[in-house]
Amino acid sequence: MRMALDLAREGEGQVSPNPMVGCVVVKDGKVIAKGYHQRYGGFHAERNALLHCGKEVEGAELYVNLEPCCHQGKTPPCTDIIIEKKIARVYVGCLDVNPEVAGKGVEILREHGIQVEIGILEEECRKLNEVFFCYMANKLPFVAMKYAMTLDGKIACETGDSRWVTGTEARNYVQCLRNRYRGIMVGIGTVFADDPLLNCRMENGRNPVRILCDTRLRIPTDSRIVQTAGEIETILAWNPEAAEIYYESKANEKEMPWNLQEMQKFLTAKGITLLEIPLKKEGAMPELDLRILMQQLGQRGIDSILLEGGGMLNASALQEHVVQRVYAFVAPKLVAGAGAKSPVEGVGIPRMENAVKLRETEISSFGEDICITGRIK
Ligand code: AOF
Ligand code: ZN
Repeated sequence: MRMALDLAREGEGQVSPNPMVGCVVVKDGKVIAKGYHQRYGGFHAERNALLHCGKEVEGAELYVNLEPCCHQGKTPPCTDIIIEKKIARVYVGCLDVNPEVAGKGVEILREHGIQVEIGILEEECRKLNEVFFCYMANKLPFVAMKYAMTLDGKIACETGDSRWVTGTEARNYVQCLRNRYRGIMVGIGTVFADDPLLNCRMENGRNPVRILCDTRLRIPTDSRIVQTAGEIETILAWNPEAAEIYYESKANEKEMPWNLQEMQKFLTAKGITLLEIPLKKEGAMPELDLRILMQQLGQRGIDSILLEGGGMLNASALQEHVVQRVYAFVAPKLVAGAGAKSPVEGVGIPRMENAVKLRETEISSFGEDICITGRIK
């Protein structure tokens, strides 16, 4: 099963919103075939493993981290080929939550006299596909908040300088995360501050869909994100009423050569998808309703989002309960300064007992830096 999990991981970044699945076939204590789900819409792991097998697999045992499917989807049911190849026993990591499968896969195998054991390394199997399970259950993206801070909790110096908080190893790992998650989200403040590209610079990686929260459509027209929107899918979430008020108030200023309609036209022509989102009801500043935004992104097939700040957006996302995981990178250095920004801002939680808590926390090292990750309780 551990081998199946490693194989499954090879599909990372390529199979979304489908699960990562690996499959190992064993006979007489030897691995005789293996396969994994390589890309979205392609054959499933089980079929890839068994496709080229002949009579030698009869009576073999099959290990797969997710329950074999029994439905005709983009590819034929995996239960068919398992039965056809006369596999004797199937070890399943965890059951599927897809209503088309959800226990029926196992049932069909058993009806055909195949022995099935469920729950092998179940926790690891569930964790590997935490995005799939979350997205399948409620069609909302799985959101992971990621930030890098100093040991005194700052994401930049008081001057705004932030290059770099963490070292190369940690930053390389962030590139892996960008490959793993389907979307990457930042607030407009981060675009002003860093002019980021938000692409994936990992070898053979794929770029996440860039999602910007820009309530009033203030994005600089010469920002790197706008300039590269033709090559990298970019979604901009905004609110027409809030933008209207903002543009009207700025109408006479020199640095506002365009009106709102021209700006919309320009961004659309650049290849940016403009997504109109209602405002959150309460609050002095106009803020997008992140729950509605997440629903819309989910409907667009975005199963997972890496939330890369800034502090205001992070705070709203926590407050709206749209975050499932945190990756906090901590660099062993201090920059001090009461005005230096921290990863999560907003109004804050008044009592320690009400703090947002993490479960299943893990700590890993990247060069001198550490990363603490965990699921939000
Ligand atoms: C995969 N790869 O290796 C396995 C999957 O969209 P389809 O037709 O390919 O079917 C996807 C469903 O099949 C998925 O939601 C899951 O329930 C099941 N198993 N899917 O993409 C695989 N084993
Ligand atoms: Zn299948």
